[in-house]
Order: sequence, then structure tokens, then C-alpha cells
Amino acid sequence: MTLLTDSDKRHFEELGLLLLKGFYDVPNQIEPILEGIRRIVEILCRKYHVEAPTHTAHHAMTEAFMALIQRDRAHGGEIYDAVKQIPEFMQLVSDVRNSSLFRELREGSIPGLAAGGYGIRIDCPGEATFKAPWHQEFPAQLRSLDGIVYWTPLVTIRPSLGPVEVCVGSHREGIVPVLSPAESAQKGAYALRLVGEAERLARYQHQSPLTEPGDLLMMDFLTLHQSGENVDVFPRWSIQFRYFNFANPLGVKIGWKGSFAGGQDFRAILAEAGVAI
Ligand SMILES: O=C(O)CCC(=O)C(=O)O
Ligand SMILES: [Fe+2]
Repeated sequence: MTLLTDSDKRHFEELGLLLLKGFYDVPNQIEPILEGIRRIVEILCRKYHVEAPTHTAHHAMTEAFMALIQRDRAHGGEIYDAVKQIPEFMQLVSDVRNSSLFRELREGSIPGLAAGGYGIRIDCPGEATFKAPWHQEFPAQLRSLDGIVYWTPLVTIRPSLGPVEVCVGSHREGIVPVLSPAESAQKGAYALRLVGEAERLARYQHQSPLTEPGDLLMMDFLTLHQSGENVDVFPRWSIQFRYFNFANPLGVKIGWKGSFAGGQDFRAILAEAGVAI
């Protein structure tokens, strides 16, 4: 199976990102996930006696979701935890074509699917709490240095929804040092703040790709990116998962351990393996 052209591969290698329009089959791969979400939202509207339309996935993911979180923000957390257990979501995450893409972009690799590295983000309007600040995926996920983020939207991403913002070509910088936890106000993966952030970001052209369901955005584990700001009235629903390379020497050295997803801080794991970053 060959999915990419030489020009796609060169593009990814040089820029650290690649957008594949219409990569997934919308009726067969995306719509069943939307229907799964619709049913979960419908059940929760009934459970919490929230009057809201759930007869289509669109209604459930917009009006009904907003009505539920306006009643109680914790209902949004319940949905967030539930939707990543929709079987059709896991089928998309483990689609054989994802491994093929990885093998084409990482020659000689043995693809792995990062445990705990997959989910469905629901970025709510005007909410900064769960917004991912500028980061590289490697410290947040580990597994292997040459991993790739797969990002695919469940709704059409218009500018007001806050598309992911990427620093083009920033992966070439290698691992960027981050501030120590004591210097950062937040916890876990969200606490990782880049050293010299402003100067670093200014060196690159920024892109915020507009995508629609079926499109796949791939990012190198070292590409700098952040969540856009959702200034819309509806949530931004998107899928993300990560593949890594079992054959990567640094991955082998750290035993393919995960970072925060594995309940550990990357500093301890890299230090144990004698890797200085
Ligand atoms: O969707 C977002 O806002 C952030 C995505 C991200 O950081 C990722 O998928 O690795
Ligand atoms: Fe990320």
C-alpha cells in the first residue's frame, strides 16, 4: 500500500507537518463516530433532564453539548471520558493505513500506537483551562523521538473555532528545553513551557490549517504547535493520536515509556536512561 507521493514525504521532512485532505472515508469512518457521540449526548441529556435537541449528531455536538455544560461543566468531562471508548473511534485510531503512513514517513520503522496517547478533544468556547500552550510532542508523550501526531477534526474547523497553530519547520531545532516545574504555574503536560518561547516562535512562519472531517494533519514529534483560541459559540471537536517507532534507538533506550500519559514526568525517564536534553 502506497499512500504518499515523494513530494508529500519531502514536504513532511522539510516542514515537519503534512495535511492530507480527505484521507479518511467520511461515511464509513467518521460518521459512525459522530453517531456514537450523538447517542452518548442523548443519554446524558436524559440522565440530567436537560431539554436539548439530539436528533442529529450536529445538534448533539453543538446545542445539546453546550446546554449540558451550562447546567454543569462536569457533564462535559463525563462526555470527554466516554467518547474515546466508542469502538468506531478506536477503529479509526488503529486503521492499518495509519501504520502505512508512518512507515512511509519513517523509513525502516516499526510502528507503535502510543498507549494513552489518543483521545477526542472538546475545546469549549472561551475556555483557556485545557488549551495546549506552545509545545513539542516528544516531552509530553515520549515513546520515541521520531513519533508523529495524527490530528483529524470531527467538525469543519473555521477560524473562530481556533485551529491548531504550527511553527513551520520548527522540528529542525531538535528538542527544545523547557522550564522546570517550579517555574511553571500549571501541572502535567500543560506545565511544559519552552525556554525563550517568544524569540523561538518569532523565528518561524506560523500556520493554522483549516480542516474538515476526513482531513488528516500530521506533525513531527518535534514540531512546535499550540491550541488555537475558540472564540466561536460551539465547541471544537477533534481527534488526536500518536504513532511512534519501536526501532528508534532513543525509544529502545527508554523502553518506549510514555510521559504524562504513563503517569511519569519525562525528566525522570530521560535522566534514568542517561539522556541529557
Ligand atoms: O487540538 C489542539 O488544540 C492541540 C492538539 C495537540 O497539541 C496535539 O494533538 O498534539
Ligand atoms: Fe500536541
